[in-house]
Amino acid sequence: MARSRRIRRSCTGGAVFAAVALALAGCSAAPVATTPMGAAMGGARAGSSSGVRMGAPLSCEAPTDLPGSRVTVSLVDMGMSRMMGGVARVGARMLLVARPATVHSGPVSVVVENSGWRTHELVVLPLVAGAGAGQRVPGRDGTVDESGSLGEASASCAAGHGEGIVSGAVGWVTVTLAPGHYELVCNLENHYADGMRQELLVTG
Ligand SMILES: [Cu+2]
Repeated sequence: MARSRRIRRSCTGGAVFAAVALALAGCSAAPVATTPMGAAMGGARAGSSSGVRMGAPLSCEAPTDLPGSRVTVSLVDMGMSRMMGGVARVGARMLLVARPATVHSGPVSVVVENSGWRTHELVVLPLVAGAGAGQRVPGRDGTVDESGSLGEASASCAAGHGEGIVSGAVGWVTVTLAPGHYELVCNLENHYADGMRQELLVTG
C-alpha cells in the first residue's frame, strides 16, 4: 500500500509536471518523480510507457564556460514521436521548462535544448509589473510582440540569432538582466499559445 501511495503522489503532485509525467512517462516510472525536471525530461528522453521514443536526442552541447548564471531551457513537443512538419496548430501540446526559474541579476547564459521534434527558439522578453507568463495575446500571425526583447537563442548548435533551433540541437545566448520579471518564450507561429513560455525571476 505504501508503494501505491508513492506512485499516486508522483502522478498528482505539481500540476504541469504531472501532466508531462503522465503524457511522456505514462506515470509509471517512480524515479522520474524525484524532481520536476527529472519527471519532464526523464520521460521525454526515456520514451513513453508504450516504448515509443518521445524526445529527440540532443546532437550538440553548449560550451561549459558561458558567463554568469546559467539557465537551462528544455523544449518539448508532446504527443509526437517523430517529425511531423508544417506549422503547429493552436492546441498542439508543447512545453518550455526553464531551470532554475530564479537567478541573480547580471549576466545570465540561457542554454536551450530542443528535445522536441519541431524547430523552436527562445526569446527573453520583459514582463511588466503585475503581469504573468502566458498573458500576452498573439497577433494574427500567431506570434507575440517582441518589443523590448533582451536577446534570443535561435541558432542550432551556436550562440545567438539564427534560423531556429532544429530538433535535437542546442542554442544559447548570454543576456544581462536587471532585477525584475521576465518571460522566456518560443515565438514561432502558435508556439506561445501552445504553451511555450515561462517566467524567469531575476533577483538583486
Ligand atoms: Cu517553439
